[in-house]
Amino acid sequence: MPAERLTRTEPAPRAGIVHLGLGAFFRAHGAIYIAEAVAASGGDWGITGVSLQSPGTRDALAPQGWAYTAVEQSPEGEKTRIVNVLSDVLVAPENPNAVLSAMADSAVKIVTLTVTEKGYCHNPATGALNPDHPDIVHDLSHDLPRSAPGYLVRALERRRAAGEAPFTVLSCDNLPHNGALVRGVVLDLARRIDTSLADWIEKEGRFPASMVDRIVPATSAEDIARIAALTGRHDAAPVMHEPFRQWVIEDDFIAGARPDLGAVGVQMVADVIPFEHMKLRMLNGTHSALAYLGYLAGHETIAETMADPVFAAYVQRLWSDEIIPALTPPEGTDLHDYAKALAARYANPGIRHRTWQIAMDGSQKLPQRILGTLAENIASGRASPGLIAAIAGWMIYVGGKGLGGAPIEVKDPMAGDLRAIVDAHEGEGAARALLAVDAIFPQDLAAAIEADVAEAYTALRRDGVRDVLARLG
Ligand code: CS2
Repeated sequence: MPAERLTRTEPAPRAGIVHLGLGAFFRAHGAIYIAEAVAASGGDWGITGVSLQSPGTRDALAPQGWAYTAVEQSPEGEKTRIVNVLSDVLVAPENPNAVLSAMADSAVKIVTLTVTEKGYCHNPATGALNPDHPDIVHDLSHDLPRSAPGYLVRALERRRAAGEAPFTVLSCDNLPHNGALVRGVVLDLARRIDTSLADWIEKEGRFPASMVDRIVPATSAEDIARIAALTGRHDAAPVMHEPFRQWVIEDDFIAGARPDLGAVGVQMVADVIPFEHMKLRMLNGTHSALAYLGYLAGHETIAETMADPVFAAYVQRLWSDEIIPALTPPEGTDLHDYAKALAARYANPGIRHRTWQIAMDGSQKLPQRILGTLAENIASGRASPGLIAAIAGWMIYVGGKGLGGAPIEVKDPMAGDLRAIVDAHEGEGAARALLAVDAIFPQDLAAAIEADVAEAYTALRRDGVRDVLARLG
């Protein structure tokens, strides 16, 4: 007999938060912390989730009263819990006005975001708003927006017109200085619409930075079937996650209005930057390196890649010789212990985190994950052959063909342009031409790494990934 559908068992808390970008990551990370904070200390901190693109999550969760299953996957097995903290789910393209109304509601004190790197419509190399982004061009001339910055600006405009305070904007994306970055794009867009609105946001608004961490692989059809068998309830959109979690937030909220996150293990601090740097470079940087090179070597998941001794040695080398020497640790953190914990998290066989999933959107990820470390290593005269190999791996990947010639489905907002560059050049000429893309590579850095990247590109294509990595020693 098919399992009965999961349904809500407790009433949703009243919404005090609107979340833009209701993907699996937020449902497995921020939403769980917020649910725990409400359980611990109370407050009207229900979440109105907004999907900026497709109705899939709303359609799956609606018959469940927005309740869903979160599945913790450890080497010992799986543990499930039901998360009841969503009060509503909206699909922005279907009804942008409903999203703006939700954000303008004075009961809403915080707008959180996980819209991924590309959702900020910025130039990845500089962090500034890209005014030529098609969604930004649209949002400049329409009251009903398409982009995340557009929603923030138009909702703040409504609050100001109603004489309300702004909401706090809390970015939960893997971007450096994510608070300052989202503040920058919002102010830039607002200024192009109405300078007095920009002045008001600049004065009254708050954009705390945050560092988020939990490995959340995409949910598969097999996961859905297995969880129904395990729990006896069919959930059309459960989320999978590792046991580990971390959230570090700059404690700068308008009127101090926020859930009691400190009570449930969130680190509320004055300066998030050292945590962000550590996580983006040590976790996300090696994740991307393992994703491109692991994919090209035929490994489907990160755990599989880590089980290959050549890759296990490679990632250790990245941490100890290339990444840690360029980092200032957050107070009280030992970076070598942090690396050890990461290696264990990556090797967790319970988590099926596909290299292909992490390889997505590399044009938006490389600057903060890898290029910053590389620039600092060059300035200090430190060699970075492992990071150079990762960049060369990305270049082969975005060319759209594996080392044996098999086609790769490349997902990246710049996929078409990058593919065209590779197709237009012979051999390492492609690597040199990709380095000239200044939306990704600062050109002084590109000049400094050009010869090494070109050589690594040729070596990977000639000898294969494992040989090249084994030679790094
Ligand atoms: C990953 C991240 O997909 C990716 O690019 O590197 O989603 C990573 O799993 C999380 O940042 C972990 O906190």
